[in-house]
Amino acid sequence: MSDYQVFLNGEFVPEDEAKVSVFDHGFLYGDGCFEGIRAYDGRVFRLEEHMDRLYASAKALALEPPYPQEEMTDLVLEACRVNELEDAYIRPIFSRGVGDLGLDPRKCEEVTTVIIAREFPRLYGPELYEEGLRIATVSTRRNPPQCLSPNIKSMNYLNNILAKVEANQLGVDEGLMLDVNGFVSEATADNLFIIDDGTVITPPYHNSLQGITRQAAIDVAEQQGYPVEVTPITTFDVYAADEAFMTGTAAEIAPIVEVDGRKIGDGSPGEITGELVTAFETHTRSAGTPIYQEAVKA
Ligand code: PXG
Repeated sequence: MSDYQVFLNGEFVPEDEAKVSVFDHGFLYGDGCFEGIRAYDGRVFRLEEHMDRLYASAKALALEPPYPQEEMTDLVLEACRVNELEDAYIRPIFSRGVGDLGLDPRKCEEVTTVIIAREFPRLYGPELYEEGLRIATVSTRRNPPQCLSPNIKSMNYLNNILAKVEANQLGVDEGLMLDVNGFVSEATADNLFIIDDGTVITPPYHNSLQGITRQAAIDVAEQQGYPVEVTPITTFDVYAADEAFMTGTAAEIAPIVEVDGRKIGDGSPGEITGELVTAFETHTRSAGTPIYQEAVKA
């Protein structure tokens, strides 16, 4: 067992002591929200954006975090320092807290706060970043905002997990989810991009999560001089694209080479995608909030 320290309700405890009650509504109902954040070379990438999204998710759930956003931001940095991390995957969580067996959140007196910070490799195996991912459209549709906004990064991921189960059963690397109208939404834990005639295209985020890596990929593409279009797309557009890739904090930028048995472009990771990966790597290692003051570079 490794000996990471986990922040739990006001103190750092060894990970094997970081335990939450079975009556916590996060466990009973998936009632809570979280973030997945990365640090590179001693700097936390787009920390403020992640914390804004965490507090926006909490607000949408009418869940009152026990720490003001600024204090929670400091605690995220502290979780890296306590564990002496320079490169990390950080998971802050607010769950509704301990209540009774009814789902009424008013019975939960104290929000449970957790911050896990540890090393975590890229989501897919290294060979998939070299060779590209094979993905397939799954039958599970992304939950629409009329039912549950995909922009609430909640502790209930069953919609995505059912899609991932289908992708696993299909024997592909990832599942492509459509929205209820049949437009492309996103992958199970990543946003989707296509490249067509040099234009970098991604769907709007009303029917998917507004990914922070998605925005970073848009910024990097624009810096590299590629036009970016945010517009609804269909599977037809994906099949016909020259290149495709996915973005996520855990996955970073992952090239896609096959969708529903159709090769994308020539069936190998795209050239522009490769350029964006390189630019993204430079960006993640040169920007961000320093964990240790001495890590500040001029
Ligand atoms: N869509 C969904 C549904 C997500 O959960 C993204 C897109 C990408 O967003 P960011 O902000 O990370 O660029 C996510 C990412 C994992 C994992 O294991 C990823 C997420 C949540 C839980 C696990 O990759 N969220």
